[in-house]
Amino acid sequence: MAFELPALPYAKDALAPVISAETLEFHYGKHHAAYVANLNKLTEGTAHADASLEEVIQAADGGLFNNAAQVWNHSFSWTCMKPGGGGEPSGALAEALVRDFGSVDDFRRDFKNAAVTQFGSGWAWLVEQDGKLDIMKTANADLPLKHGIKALMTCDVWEHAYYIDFRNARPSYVDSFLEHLINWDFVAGNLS
Ligand code: MN3
Repeated sequence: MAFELPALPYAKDALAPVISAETLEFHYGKHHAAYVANLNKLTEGTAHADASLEEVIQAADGGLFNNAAQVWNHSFSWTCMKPGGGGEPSGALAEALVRDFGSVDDFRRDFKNAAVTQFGSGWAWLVEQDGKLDIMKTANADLPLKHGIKALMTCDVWEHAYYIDFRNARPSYVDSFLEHLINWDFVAGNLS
């Protein structure tokens, strides 16, 4: 059973003007698709061919880990955004953010700081560990799952995620992600 590229949960132009259709043509249509193709090449005919994506991530290192993790990271990241997203979280998620960061604005400040200070390619994450919310940043393909930590939300800070629309302005991209794209309903659904 080959690994498959999941359908985008919205049209390629649905996140514009923040993230253009051109970015998603490349980011989803080329980068994410290539990680899936590479993963299938690397697992075909091996003991990993019938494993779940999560099992491959837990077991693998090197190129196999990188491609498997990037498939997971991207599939997860698309659902962390939605057209007309952003705004304020509500309910149990808002209460947990206030409890663990002081306020939702403090969370946004800390998350942006992690996303902007990740040196080079990587990811910023909202995670849940031992009933507490926290922020993580990871390099390249690394992800909370590999460290036994549950991801609630992520923002891709590889340059391919923002360079067409924001050039080198990663801070503006992260601000726009938080203000206009983040899918709080999805994040809330990930809460234990
Ligand atoms: Mn990416």
